[in-house]
Amino acid sequence: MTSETGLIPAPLTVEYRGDAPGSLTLDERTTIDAGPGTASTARWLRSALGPATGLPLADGTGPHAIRLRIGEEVERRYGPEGYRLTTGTPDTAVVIEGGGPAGVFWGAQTLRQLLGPDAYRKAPVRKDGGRSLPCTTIEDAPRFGWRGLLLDVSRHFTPKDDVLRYLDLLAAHKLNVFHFHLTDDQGWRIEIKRHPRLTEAGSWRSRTKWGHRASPLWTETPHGGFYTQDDIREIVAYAAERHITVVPEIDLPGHSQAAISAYPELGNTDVVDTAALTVWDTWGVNPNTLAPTDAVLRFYEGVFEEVLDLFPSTFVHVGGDECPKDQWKASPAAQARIKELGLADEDELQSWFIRHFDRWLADRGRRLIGWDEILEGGLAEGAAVSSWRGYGGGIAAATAGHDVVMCPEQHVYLDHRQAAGEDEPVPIGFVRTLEDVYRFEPVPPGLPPEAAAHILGTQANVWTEVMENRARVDYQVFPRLAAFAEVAWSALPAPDARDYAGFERRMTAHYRRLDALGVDYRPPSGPHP
Ligand code: TNX
Repeated sequence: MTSETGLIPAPLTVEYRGDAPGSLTLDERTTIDAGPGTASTARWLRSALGPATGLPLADGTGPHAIRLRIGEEVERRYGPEGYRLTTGTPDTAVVIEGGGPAGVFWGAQTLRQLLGPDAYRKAPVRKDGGRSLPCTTIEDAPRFGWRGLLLDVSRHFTPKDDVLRYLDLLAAHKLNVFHFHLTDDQGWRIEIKRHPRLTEAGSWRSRTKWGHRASPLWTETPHGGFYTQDDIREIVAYAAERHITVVPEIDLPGHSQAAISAYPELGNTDVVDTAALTVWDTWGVNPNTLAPTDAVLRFYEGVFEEVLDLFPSTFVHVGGDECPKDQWKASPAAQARIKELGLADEDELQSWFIRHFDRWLADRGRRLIGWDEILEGGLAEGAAVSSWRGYGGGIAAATAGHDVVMCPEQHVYLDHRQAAGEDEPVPIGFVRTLEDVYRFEPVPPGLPPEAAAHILGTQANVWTEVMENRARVDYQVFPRLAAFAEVAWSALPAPDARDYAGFERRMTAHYRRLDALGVDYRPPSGPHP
């Protein structure tokens, strides 16, 4: 039934009551009646639907109200993110009952979908546009608690306003985790007051390679940018208002050339002239790793202290991926450190870094998450794992009782091409079509239930080496994010049994929403000439 209104992600149940869709219309009398715990949704509804419909949507109760409530019965049945949305009852226009504040918010997102594409505009475009909706009862709850998107703002800086726009797009798809990849070899993007050179020197590169691997193109144009701490506070608050958690990532001990170029003493100075390093201007796995010294630990503790002040998220991502061991192998100082610490090899040295921050974060009531390479040399006690090189790391971690976020590059790396043709603007990586993403299954078949319970959820990753502007990012992310959102939220059957044709039908309505939002998605007919 959901194909009529094209709800995406598909809710658990939809029942159309009364006569026909469109039998209820919001008008000048429509008010918002916000119960306890629902203020953020009331604010969001007014800020989204007010401009789109031109209606005042003042506070008020009565038969024309959109009533927002938190309900124990919904909580018991569907959890805090679940909701029941009823429209067109005799005593109230719309009732959204959430299991908790987030559930009310997701219900409001569904309400906006029911109102049609005009409800996604910033001003009314036709009389009564975005105002009418079917009489329906929808009950809904997410499959996973972690429904994420990673945005790499290091390889190409994403201006703050574009980050805020992405948060709105996440919310529109009921995604609730924004993994903010803030540091890498190619740029350090977060102001750290006690180490100002991280952004003074580490946020700009003097030239950059853009284009894709098949056709590299150098420009001598400087590229960079960073977020001040106030920018970060704004982003985190904007996300929180939309029930999205921002998980910061500070990558270590690899992917650190930008930091080392700003503070050369962080690198392996006995084997590399780190003073000569600049912010990296190309892509790939970088050889420059952090030196395994106490001074480096203290430096990064300082970084994380400021990070914890800015980000309330329980999980803090410390990277841990793609850390070549060659410099440690060659460095007499690193070798002496391995001996002194009683470690077996360089893998254990990497693990020593991660264990240190695992404990350090746990002491402060937070939890460490890292890429699946952190399994090598022994997984830190409390660590959770982002499984990116396939399912294997996630299966090993979950089996050992660690929490896992599934984001295998073979399935949900949105920098990878979405069709095989050479006319794809970014023809890199695995071919992952919209249908492939729709048939992605985050929980590997056969995983025992105790281990499967450790799969917190899934996320799609957007690495931006080859995406130098917002249009490019939009093209890579959409429409695949819609399929991903359904995988993360909806109770879909096994991959082969999924109704892709039905999803495509609902996408017809969703493309109109994306049009209204100004999203530069890949058209179903193929890339623009
Ligand atoms: C691997 S995913 C990386 C990134 C790249 C990406 C490109 C991960 C933990 N590391 O640094 O940007 O591939 O697809």
